[in-house]
Amino acid sequence: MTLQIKTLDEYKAAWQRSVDDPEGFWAEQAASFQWRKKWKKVLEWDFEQPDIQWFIGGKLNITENCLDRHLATRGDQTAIRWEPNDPDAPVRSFTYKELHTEVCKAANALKANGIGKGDRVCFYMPMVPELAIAVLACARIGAVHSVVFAGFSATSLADRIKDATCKMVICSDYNDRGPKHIPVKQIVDEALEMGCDSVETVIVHRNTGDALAMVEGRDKWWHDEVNHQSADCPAEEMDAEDMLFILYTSGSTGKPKGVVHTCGGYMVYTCFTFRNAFQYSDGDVFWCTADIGWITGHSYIIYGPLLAGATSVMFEGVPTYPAPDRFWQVCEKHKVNIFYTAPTAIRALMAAGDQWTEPYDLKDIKVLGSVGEPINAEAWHWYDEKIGKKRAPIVDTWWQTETGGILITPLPGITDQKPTFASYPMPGVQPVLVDQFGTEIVGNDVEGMLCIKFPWPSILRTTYGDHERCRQTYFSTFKNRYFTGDGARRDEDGRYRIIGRVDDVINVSGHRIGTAEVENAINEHPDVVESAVVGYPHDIKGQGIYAYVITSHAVGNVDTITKEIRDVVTRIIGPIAKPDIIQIVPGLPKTRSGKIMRRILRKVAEGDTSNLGDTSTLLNPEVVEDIKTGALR
Ligand code: 7RM
Repeated sequence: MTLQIKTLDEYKAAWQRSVDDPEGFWAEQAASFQWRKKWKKVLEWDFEQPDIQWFIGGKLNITENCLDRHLATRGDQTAIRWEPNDPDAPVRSFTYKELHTEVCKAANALKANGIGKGDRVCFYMPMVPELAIAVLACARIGAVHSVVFAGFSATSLADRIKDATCKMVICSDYNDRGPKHIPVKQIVDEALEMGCDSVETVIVHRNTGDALAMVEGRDKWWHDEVNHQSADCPAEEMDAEDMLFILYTSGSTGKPKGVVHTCGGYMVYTCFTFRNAFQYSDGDVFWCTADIGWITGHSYIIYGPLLAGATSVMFEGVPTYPAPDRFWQVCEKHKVNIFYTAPTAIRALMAAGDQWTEPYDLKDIKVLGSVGEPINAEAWHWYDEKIGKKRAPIVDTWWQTETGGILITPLPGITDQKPTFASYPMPGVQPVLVDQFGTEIVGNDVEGMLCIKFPWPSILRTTYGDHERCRQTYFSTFKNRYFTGDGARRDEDGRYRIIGRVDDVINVSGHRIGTAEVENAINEHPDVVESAVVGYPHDIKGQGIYAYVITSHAVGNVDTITKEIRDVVTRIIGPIAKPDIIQIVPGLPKTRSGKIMRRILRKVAEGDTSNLGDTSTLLNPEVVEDIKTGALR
């Protein structure tokens, strides 16, 4: 089995070893998997290109490692336990044997519909078991999955389908999420109207069973395609560096990028981090509340837990439905041992009041995790006291879509606890802080931009269809370093604390949103001339979206236009990108070269107008007063 670090000395030794002999270290971790053919060389890398390859020449299939490998030892153990949105609806459980069967049948159905190695399959689905099954079915036959979070709009979905030229879309009919009833398939239909010519087939999973229009020749029911298939589907032999999946993520410029992960390195790293960051032990029930539409769901609902042979809980609903005790009820019901969620959920449940946690017996919880955004001290302590009862260590795990797995985290019960600190790098991870010139900031008790100077196995390989963009975004800012886009502090003992993005990315409830994307959407409104979007501190969401908008003519009713702007953003991106605050302004502060001075806009949005710095060199200093006077915070 992959190494599991048990003591501080072991951690220190493992980390040092991974730096002194990375190839030896990772070869040992990789050895516990089932490879069809062993690699010839562990690593080749060049951050200039970038060109990064792990386990070169190695052949494998990740689903053989997630499923087949466990059949003899834990075939009857639960692999996935699914908790529905409606607390009174039945739980669905799949043992490793059953999951293997379901995945093979779905894989055969994909093949029967013309999907083969290298084809891209887009998912637009709620959190139902069939999503995990079909994702694994793709991996089994070497097809590339591209899961799109089902909260995105038809336009966003269409953009992603087109970018990856997907041959198939897999979706559900409808989705009951919290109190909402969402017409999932209808959104797919709208997206496919937008020039998604590559799509030949839509597989529709019947979820709620409400009436639905099917397009003849294109749309097929999951049950018609899958149920009669054979449960025997030999796995496709994949090269370690063959593509496993694409996952779109927002950056500071332009449209979302398709982050590409490959089979071998991603497998080794997600399993390693799952076992270590959560100190998973055999028999533990692990619940990650993320949606599979995000990287956290890919790595720590599906791949990491299944590779480690764990029981992974998958939840269809939301934290506050039917009431804000749902998480704790589910923890008690499924005897969850390791619970992994986002600070935004913790803050929302904390705000609902302690009466919602008190009735529950949470004695099975051994480890608590946090991910997606900085966790503030108040939320950390509440989580520690009310949920962990001060018995369960908290792991504040820092990582990104691009990193594939957790890079910086405490190790529960092994490293010390310091609230709001993601703490220490995983073995194999070499973080550095740099200043604006790219000079490494050495020593402790310092702050800078967070970079990583050596590859780990699940670092992104490219951005789909645009390698240059990958180079530009992550490898060109600082020579020979992967740039994370985050600022961080290193304390006197070498622990890291993530401060937040230093680029134009806002983190709303743990969701990454590019300001440029929101601005482009707002600008689609016919009366909008220009806009600028910044983040501001929000009690529950971490950051909220503040939009400054210039309109073409005096607006009669501010409420009408702000509502219309919110609707445009919802239509173009999705409800997660809807501005919280919209301020109509006469102009935007600009430098003489025409660049928007976001620093000023951020200050005003933070409600701090005391020191805006020198505004006299602006092209239009007079607008600053107007913006300050009209500030909505
Ligand atoms: C896993 C995930 C990545 C961005 C990242 C950070 C922020 C994530 C933490 C965090 C502070 C954390 N992938 N972030 N984890 N900030 N502490 N523990 O969230 O690609 O969607 O987002 O999220 O800014 O760059 S992501």
